[in-house]
Amino acid sequence: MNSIEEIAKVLKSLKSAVIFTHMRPDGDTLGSALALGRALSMAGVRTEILNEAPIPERFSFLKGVEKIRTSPSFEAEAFILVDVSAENRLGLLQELFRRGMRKKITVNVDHHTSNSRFCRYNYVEECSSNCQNIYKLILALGGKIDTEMAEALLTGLITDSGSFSHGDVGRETFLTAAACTEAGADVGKISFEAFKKKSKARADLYAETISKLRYFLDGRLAVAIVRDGVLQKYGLGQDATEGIVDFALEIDTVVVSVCIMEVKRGQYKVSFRSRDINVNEIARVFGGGGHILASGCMLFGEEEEVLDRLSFTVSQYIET
Ligand SMILES: [Mn+2]
Repeated sequence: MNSIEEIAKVLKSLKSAVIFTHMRPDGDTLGSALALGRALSMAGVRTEILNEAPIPERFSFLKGVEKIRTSPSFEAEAFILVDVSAENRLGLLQELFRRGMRKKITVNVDHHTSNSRFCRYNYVEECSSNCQNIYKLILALGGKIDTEMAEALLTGLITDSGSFSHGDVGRETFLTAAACTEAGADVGKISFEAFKKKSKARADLYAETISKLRYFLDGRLAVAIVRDGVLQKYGLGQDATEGIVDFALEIDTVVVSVCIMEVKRGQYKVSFRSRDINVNEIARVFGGGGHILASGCMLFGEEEEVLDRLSFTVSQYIET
């Protein structure tokens, strides 16, 4: 792995760069890209941010989000990936990345323990949000955090840490957040915009899904199921399920919470959450991964069979 200073040195030498964000973007990948993109632009590096799809409406409060593109408008010297744990997290942009990989400088700045360090330069530091790493990187670049960067960074800090509630939140997280608020970012506004604000349709989806929560392993495993067609019924996109998996983890008997979303008939996107079980290991059994306390994978098959496999695998990791 490279040091943050080495990464800063590489970035400072660039004339142009494209910053890649991960599919189904969250506050952390967007906040990382927007803050770093601004810092690089100010340092004279021509910069553009990409995502495989249009950015969800709830992030429209972030300045610069409207400039994020689905394909590059110029041939950049470097590809920078932020909060991207594996190439397949780029979704439709994977092809572009793979093609460019041979001839371009590639830089990976991430905080996922599962990151395989697949770029030429890699800075992977496990912490509660990648924005914490980006903050350090901007300082290493010799930059100053302005209000716009601070808002982007604090969005990542707040969303990825579950409003500063996860186990990996620590001194560094608060120091970074303090620097952001000092630079003018508003905790209350960001928390509401990025984390709490829901449409009525989303509240209905939430209520329906939670009311049908299923329990396994004596209530230690909870599974929320969002079936094919339900999102369409409420006129919602896939990002509307975010947060559902966190709810069941608040139940006193539950040690692993899972949300399975049927993206296509018989195809499920699975999210895992825990307070102390290593769900990165569990997701890896199914070819996925992520963080120790928050991870995901894809599963295929009939619903009952998928639930059997899930509950069997989780049972292997829960102390009995
Ligand atoms: Mn993240």
